[in-house]
Amino acid sequence: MEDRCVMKDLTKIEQKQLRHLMQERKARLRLEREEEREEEAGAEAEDVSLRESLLRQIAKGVSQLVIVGAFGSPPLAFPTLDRLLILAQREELETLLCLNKIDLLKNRAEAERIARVYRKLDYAVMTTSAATGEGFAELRHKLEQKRSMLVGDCGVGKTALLKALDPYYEQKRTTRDLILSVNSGDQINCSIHEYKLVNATEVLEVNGVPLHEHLHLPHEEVHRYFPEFFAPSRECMADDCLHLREEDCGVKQAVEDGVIAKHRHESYMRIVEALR
Ligand SMILES: Nc1nc2c(ncn2[C@@H]2O[C@H](COP(=O)(O)OP(=O)(O)OP(=O)(O)O)[C@@H](O)[C@H]2O)c(=O)[nH]1
Ligand SMILES: [Mg+2]
Ligand SMILES: [Zn+2]
Repeated sequence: MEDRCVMKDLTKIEQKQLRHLMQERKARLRLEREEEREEEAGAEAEDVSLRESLLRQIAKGVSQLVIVGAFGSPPLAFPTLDRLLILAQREELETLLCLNKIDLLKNRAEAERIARVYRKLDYAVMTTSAATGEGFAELRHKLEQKRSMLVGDCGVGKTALLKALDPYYEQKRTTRDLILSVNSGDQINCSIHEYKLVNATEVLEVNGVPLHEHLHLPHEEVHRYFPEFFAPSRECMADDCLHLREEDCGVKQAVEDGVIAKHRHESYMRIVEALR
């Protein structure tokens, strides 16, 4: 469908450049994470658990992170979604962005616009309604034969999605407790529900830990997880521009021009400010 809203269509050449940049970025991120892990492996045993990300501690054996957001009131929580996308990228987990409660949205074009923003960044996106069953054939298919972890703010409909996938989901649940090491050095308790549903669909859900609040990385590195900033940042006057309050910033200009979605830049700013 043609893009008519905030995001301007990229030309074919720009799309090719963006794809190339994203591939380079993925390779670079993978290399850096491998180096970090090698360093961790060489560190003292107790340090390893402290430095291991919370998601990595929880998501062992998980191949896909299903990030659930919801339309309606309150509106979609982009900072949570964008934080979870960063966490997934850092752990090289496949992601599926599931925008739920589509039935509550009067303006469907709005859902399409948001979905397009993320699809252009190479994320798998789908819209669902646990109330009407919309999108469920696709969701079921994307979860089959996989071990996925379901994450998202309270009330977005994670339980409703499970129920719609399998009405007997509660009988197929096992629960285990886990003690996690957080960045501060403290330990926290959480429980993990594991559902073994039909067609080899395994779904995990963590209780007691808002994962998106446990994003730890240097604030100067956050921009690496916003691939749409790469090309415009070449126009920034300062080499170390953080695209916040600087003047002559190519990224902010691209936001003004509608090339970068405003909500993505807002998420970025909030994440950087929180990590400073
Ligand atoms: N209209 C509509 N309501 C939904 C949908 N999905 C869930 N709900 C409702 O939203 C409320 C919260 O749904 P839950 O499934 O409990 O949300 P959750 O993500 O499991 O929340 P926590 O367990 O607190 O993290 C419930 O009243 C659901 O009936 C949907 O697609 N459409
Ligand atoms: Mg729930
Ligand atoms: Zn800039």
